[in-house]
Amino acid sequence: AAVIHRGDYTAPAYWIDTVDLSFDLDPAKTRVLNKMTLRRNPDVEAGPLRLDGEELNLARVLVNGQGTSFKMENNQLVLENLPEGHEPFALEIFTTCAPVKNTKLMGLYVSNESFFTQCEAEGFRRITYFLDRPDVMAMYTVTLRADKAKYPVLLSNGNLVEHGTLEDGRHFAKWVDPHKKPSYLFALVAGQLVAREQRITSRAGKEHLLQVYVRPGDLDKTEHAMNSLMASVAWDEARFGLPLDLERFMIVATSDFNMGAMENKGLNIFNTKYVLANQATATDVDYSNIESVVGHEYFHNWTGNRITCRDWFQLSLKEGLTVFRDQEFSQDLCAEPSARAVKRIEDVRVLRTAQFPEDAGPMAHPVRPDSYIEINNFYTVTIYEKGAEVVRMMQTLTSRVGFAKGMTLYFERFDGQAVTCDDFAQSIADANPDSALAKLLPQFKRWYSQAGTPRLAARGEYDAAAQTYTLHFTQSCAPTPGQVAKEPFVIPVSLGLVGATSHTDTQLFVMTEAAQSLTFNNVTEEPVPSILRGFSAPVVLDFDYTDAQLLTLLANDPDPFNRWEAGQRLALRSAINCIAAGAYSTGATPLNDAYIDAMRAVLRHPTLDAAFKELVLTLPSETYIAEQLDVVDPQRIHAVREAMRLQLATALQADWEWAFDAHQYNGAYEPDPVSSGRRALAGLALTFLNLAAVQSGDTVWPGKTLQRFKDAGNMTDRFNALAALVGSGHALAAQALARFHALFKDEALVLDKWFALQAGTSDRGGQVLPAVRQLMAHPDFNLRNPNRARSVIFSYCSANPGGFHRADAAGYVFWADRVMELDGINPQVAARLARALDRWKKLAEPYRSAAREALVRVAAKVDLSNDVREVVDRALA
Ligand code: HT7
Ligand code: ZN
Repeated sequence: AAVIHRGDYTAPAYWIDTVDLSFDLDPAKTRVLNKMTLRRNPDVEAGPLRLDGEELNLARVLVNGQGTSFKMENNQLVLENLPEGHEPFALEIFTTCAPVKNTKLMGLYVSNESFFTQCEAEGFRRITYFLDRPDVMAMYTVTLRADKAKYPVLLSNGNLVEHGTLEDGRHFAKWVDPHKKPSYLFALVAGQLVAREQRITSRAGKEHLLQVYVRPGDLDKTEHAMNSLMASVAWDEARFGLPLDLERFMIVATSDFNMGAMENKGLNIFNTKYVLANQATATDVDYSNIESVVGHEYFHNWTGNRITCRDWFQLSLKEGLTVFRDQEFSQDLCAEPSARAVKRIEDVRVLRTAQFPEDAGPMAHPVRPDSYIEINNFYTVTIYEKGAEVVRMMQTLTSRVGFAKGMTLYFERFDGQAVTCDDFAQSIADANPDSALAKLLPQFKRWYSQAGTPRLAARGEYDAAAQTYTLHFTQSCAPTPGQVAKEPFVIPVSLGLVGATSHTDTQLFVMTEAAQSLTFNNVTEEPVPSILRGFSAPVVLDFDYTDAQLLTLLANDPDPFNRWEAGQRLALRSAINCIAAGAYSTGATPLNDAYIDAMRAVLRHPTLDAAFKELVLTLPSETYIAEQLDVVDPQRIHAVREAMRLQLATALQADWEWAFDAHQYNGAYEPDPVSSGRRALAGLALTFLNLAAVQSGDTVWPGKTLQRFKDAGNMTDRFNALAALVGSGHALAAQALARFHALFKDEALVLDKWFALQAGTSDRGGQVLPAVRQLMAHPDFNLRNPNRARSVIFSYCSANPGGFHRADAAGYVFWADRVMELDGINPQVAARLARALDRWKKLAEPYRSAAREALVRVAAKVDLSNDVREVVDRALA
């Protein structure tokens, strides 16, 4: 397969100014008439017009109304005899496609008897022949024709300018988008849908219609999405001065979708998972995810749509920036400062458990990659989450106000254009000429060009006589594929000193060299340094803290992030020590008394809020523990972490009982951070109480848990109770699971939870894989539906290391079979699954050899997609 290089970018030979599309929608054979006006790009040497197309049947090509010669070359329609000169000319292309056969869910496809499109990154070429690249921006007019009874709602981007009935029970709708856009933002939807509507007036006094379209029967689950959308509109206007630029903004939900949602101009298409919620079917986490995904897609309207990417190597220009914006949005919606900190910890947890491994594995790539084979493989946590951290560091180096000024300059310079990451960084720096960012910009941009997670090592030196405390820092970054040597990064290090009775204010130290020191004066006692507060840079911090120092930070650090981090470091140390000590056996107690006492103190703390307590009392994940080790024995990690959980459960049993009782509430369900935090902590308490009960043979808590499962007034409490029973392995779990299925058999998103819980549950003697095979044989299982495939197969292969990494290799055999099976249906989803073995080279034997064998078996398949081929070839390289 061809490798595409960033350095090979050239501007297009032609521009497309207008596109007039007519669709005769039919699941088996949809007819697409594409009338464009084009002109030669005067800045590029004259050459043929090469239009991308995939799985299309070409019926007619006319240039200025006349038939013309053309040829087909590698999925491109090549036109050589085009009018000379730079005058616009008309090109008309008539094709057909078969949406019902489209299992890749890219281009035009059918889901639940409705039509949807997904064009990012390269789906538009599956609809018509086009210059399917983001720097070609055109004005679109779209006419949809379809059977009126089957498809009463016909939607596309922009404004509805005409609609009416046709012969034979058909009808039409004509949409005009007032903004030019790249083809990846095109969308259409046709089907039986209903909408929740809301009219709003912007700060500037403009009227807008907001709509959330869902299938009939789901309207009662759209209130939260609509509220989130209204909050997003208000936030972008207030924080960045960016108003809604459309009369009408639509969100449509579909249950067949490869990713979370898509920001098509004025017509966002969402996975139902990120739209539908009511208290009976959605958990607090679902509510929070909906808020941030609705925000994310809405914020793309400016960062992505008004200013888009010149080429797909610049993907983080829109994705990193928009994740940063959605994270800031969710934080700004928190009424309490402690809730902001909780959100930050949650975001960092995602970065460290998913992005850090990616940066250390075979798919490591810079935030702005240099090459790819399949762009769909580069919608990654590096582009999104690390990209957001890069933007956050820019804000740290320019201040909140300075960063907002930079955004304003970015829009002044580039509104309506397709640009690069360099253009963005330059705008932020130019708006803040005196900032550290402006002074260090060329070096700062190494965050865009160098892959890998830097390690920041620090050492403290206290001079009691001179009353000084010096921190000596060094930085390094391990080689990544294709990048052996790394230059030093600009690392903004937010830090302070914590003493027994006092602490310094937070200050910013900007590290630029390979080694640097920082001295504090007038330090009257040896302090504990609190380094990287708020996780001010995406690095691994190595500081050889003593247990006592970590306990001090856990108890006294005014920075909530580092307070949480101290607890994680203590737990991690215990886990690693126990894993390293060969003598581990069932019944081990890896945690020391000081840690247990500290956890009790946090749990019983009179002022800390429940959400924060829940985070502190949750142990580092098996994946995170594995990342700290050079050689990984997944079963050993699983056993040690389970032993730690059991120890926390039994040693704090009375405290968990107190916590469960103390966090009950009577009021109406509200998904706000404080109420969610209380439910999360009560849920964690229930998990531990059931673990302890199974250990001791007690029947009271499992019985109480079953009762709570039955009586719960919302999905969060109900699901937490179910998960506590299933997670403990108690016999009552089977009864609860059966009841849950019966209650929610018609709620697809709830059934996804039911499947995921069972596939992701703790393995006790290898029971999970047979259960997963049974789940795949369940009548409700459907491999073609990405949500359902993810809920079973990904929950097992990617989120259940203890169940997946089996000494008998059966987990890997299952993985290889599913990757190959899925590849024939949906390569994008298959390639995501293929990533489950990214870190195989770290595995201990016998896992390592068995994993390699599974990868080799997949790689040997001749008709593999480019998507999966790129992932497995890189893994094996
Ligand atoms: N920009 C959107 C990306 C996306 C996507 C990419 C490839 C294939 C399917 C897809 N669906 C959505 C999502 C976002 O970041 O907002
Ligand atoms: Zn996005």
